[in-house]
Amino acid sequence: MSEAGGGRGCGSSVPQRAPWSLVAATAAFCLVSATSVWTAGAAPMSREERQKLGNQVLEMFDHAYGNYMEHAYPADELMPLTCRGRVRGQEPSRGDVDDALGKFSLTLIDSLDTLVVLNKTKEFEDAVRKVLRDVNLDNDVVVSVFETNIRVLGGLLGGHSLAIMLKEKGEYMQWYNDELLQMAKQLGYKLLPAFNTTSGLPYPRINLKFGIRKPEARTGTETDTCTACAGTLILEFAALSRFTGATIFEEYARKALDFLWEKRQRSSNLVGVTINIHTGDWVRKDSGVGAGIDSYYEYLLKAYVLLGDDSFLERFNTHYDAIMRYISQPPLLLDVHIHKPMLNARTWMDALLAFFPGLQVLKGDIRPAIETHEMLYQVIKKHNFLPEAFTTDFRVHWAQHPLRPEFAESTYFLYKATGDPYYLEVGKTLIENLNKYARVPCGFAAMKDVRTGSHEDRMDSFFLAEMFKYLYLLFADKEDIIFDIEDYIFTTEAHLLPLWLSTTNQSISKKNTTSEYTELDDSNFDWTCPNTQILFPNDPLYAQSIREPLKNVVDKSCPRGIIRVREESFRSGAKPPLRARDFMATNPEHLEILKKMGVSLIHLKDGRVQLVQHAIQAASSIDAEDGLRFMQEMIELSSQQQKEQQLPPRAVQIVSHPFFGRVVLTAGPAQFGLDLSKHKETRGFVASSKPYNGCSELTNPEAVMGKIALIQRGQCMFAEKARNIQNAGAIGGIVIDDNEGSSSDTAPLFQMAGDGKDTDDIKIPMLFLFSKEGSIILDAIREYEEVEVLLSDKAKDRDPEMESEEQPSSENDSQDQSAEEITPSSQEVGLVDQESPEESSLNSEPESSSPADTDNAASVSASEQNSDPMENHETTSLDGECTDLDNQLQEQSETEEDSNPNVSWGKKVQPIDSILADWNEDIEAFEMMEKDEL
Ligand code: DMJ
Repeated sequence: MSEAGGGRGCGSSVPQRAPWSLVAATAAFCLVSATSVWTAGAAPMSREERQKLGNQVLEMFDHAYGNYMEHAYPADELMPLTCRGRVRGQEPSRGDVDDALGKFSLTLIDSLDTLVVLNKTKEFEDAVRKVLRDVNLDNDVVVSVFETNIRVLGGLLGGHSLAIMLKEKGEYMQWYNDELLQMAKQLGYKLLPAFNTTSGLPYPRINLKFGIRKPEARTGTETDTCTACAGTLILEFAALSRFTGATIFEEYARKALDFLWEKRQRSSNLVGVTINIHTGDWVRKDSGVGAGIDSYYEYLLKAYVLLGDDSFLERFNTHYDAIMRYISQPPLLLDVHIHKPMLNARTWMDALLAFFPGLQVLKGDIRPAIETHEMLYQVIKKHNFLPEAFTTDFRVHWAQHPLRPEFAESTYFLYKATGDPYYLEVGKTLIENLNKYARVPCGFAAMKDVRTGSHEDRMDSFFLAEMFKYLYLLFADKEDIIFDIEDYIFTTEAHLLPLWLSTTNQSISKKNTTSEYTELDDSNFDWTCPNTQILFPNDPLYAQSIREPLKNVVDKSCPRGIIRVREESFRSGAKPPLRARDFMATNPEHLEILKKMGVSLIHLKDGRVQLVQHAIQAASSIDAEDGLRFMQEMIELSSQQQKEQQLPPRAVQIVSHPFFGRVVLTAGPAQFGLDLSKHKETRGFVASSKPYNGCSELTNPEAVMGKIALIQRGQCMFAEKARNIQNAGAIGGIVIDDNEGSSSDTAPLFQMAGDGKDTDDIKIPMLFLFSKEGSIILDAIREYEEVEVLLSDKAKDRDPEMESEEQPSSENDSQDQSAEEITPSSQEVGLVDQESPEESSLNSEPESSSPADTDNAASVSASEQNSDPMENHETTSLDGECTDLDNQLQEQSETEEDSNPNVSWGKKVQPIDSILADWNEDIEAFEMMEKDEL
């Protein structure tokens, strides 16, 4: 890098007064130097193979970008299944996700600097001309301030950074005259009204045309924002200030960061997920490194690298220390409560945290980065992609995957840090999986459900901004890129900002801010950036040895052995607290523990058992807290179990030409007919039934005979339709929703219920498609006439064999109908109680109880009618084969300093009222979290 001068190796002593550039250079030097020092471990990958993979990435980018430009532009995003543009207002609303769309050709802007990184300079020049010609930033549309900043402002600034670099080289962009920067400035001014709050934290949304609050704006009434939303502005805003000389942007972003820092929970040094922008109170007090907080941490460290302001590093280091103390439980990163950081707030992790190993590399803390990355890779190997959320024992919690780039990002940084070719192999797997499971004829489609392999009609702009950049850079040599990537820093959206900005217009950022340049106090900083020159040659198998114990972590799926149990978490000699998962109501020892924790069991008349906690009856405050944690776990297990009791979605895969299995549609299952999870898939050509609603004897049996019949929803029961098409000789049925525009992107899938009668006579498989997914098949029939589909519980691999497969062999087995309970006379029902031998459960909600429920007394429920605030919420336990992986609760000895005083458990007795108030808050926060989406 140009600023590096002579450069210093990592691990060498830190200068007393470290100019930003030297420190930035130090971090970058760390990343770069290691690539040449790796000597053993995974087999090296030849230059030829790396080039081949790099070319594959280029081809994939062309497929994604080309289809966007051809079929979607100037719309914000491509809808790859229906091969058209996503225009806000013209598609059913998807809620918050749509707030990224401002009718400003989002994907084009987000792709600008990717084009240069991928050496597509000519295309870049064309793209910039299109942005200048077509993009309007003054639309009457309410957008997310965060998304607009990272994707659009960042995209314009990244484009500008590389445009001036190219212009300087003298070949391309000679006509360029800072036009992208002018657009960025215009957009910057449009975002500024969002900061008009007493706290200085921005409103989460703004109307591009009308700003905030005016009646026309249709926004400005929000009270809360996420920490990442308020804390991920400094790179773009400071770059805008330094490029243009207009100081206001950097000042506003700094003020928001200063406020968040002031509001950190003082005893844990953690921040919550959501904050009130007016009062500064934490709205959600759970804290992790994933959704809602992630890039706040990222920007503190990167702001230090880009701007050289020590206060950002001090803040980052303070938070990092807290993260490693409380949230990091290698290889897991688990959310905790900010006031009680030894208490886990969840037993699942979200996919966004996959960026964290990459940040740890920048920080220089390689070991936990390798561990977490390896754990994530094992999850990917199991599900092909990282599900949006997964549990501590690596089951799918939220099954979507919108082609997020965070794991590729961390893979790239780990390769840069270690030079271990293992990470090239990881990248190769990512490429293979994208091509095999996400590639569709018109781009790449997000995964609706990683378990079934079904798709969503969605290709987010970050896929082009980030995924292809990181994958290409992973395999590229220095000479494959037309500029020196080390001269730039990546924003959270992987846009490139030049490091020389730190010395440009530097003085303007100093006024009105707290960050006067100060002497570095080494003792406060953890300069952990390892000198890989020394580390890896001394122990070439270093990274491999860290990964090795984690290899089977997911397959075994009971990784207790590999979870670091916090040494300090056990009271000496005491047994670890009872976990909800382990609890057996028939075990006298467990009942004794319950009693100690102040939890009583009440046997209800209907055979169920109710759990109630009276903290005051606990043997000690520590037992009371154990009891609270036990109850919280029970609540979580209950909701988890309810989810598991639902039949998972199924897949309809179009296998005939020209789809060849590349389009997979999410389908709802039926509570009757052939169970596709127990039988081989059913494959056949489709035919529409007549009458289309299938509510009477078909008049076209010859057309549906031996085929999969398409039937429209409505006018009679699902089971009746199934019987009619079965009688006509159909081998399966697909019910298509009659509500025009409905889609599994926007509506929750449901199971088709029976008709309250015995449905054993229905032998064929039946699946449900929403209207949008159904119309993909109907359109295909119109265009290709013969359309063949596969009905299954999980999409079949789309390898080239599928293209040459023989004619279908229809499956019409006599089925082994499971004894499922069917909710009578409702077409849209929720739960089916399926007791598995290993799971003993009692549903707490009377309306979802089935006779099977009462057969088992190994678990418990609690009434929700409790008026006593000390009594807890209803719950249900699972006796799964795995025991819980959570860290053991440690004796807590924290002293709270904020408005929510807490007890120092080890030292004094906390007033019971305050314990209860605190716990109730936790429970509320917990319940809120469960409802929240990423
Ligand atoms: C991107 O827009 C950015 O990386 C952001 O920080 C969070 N997530 C998405 C991609 O997953």
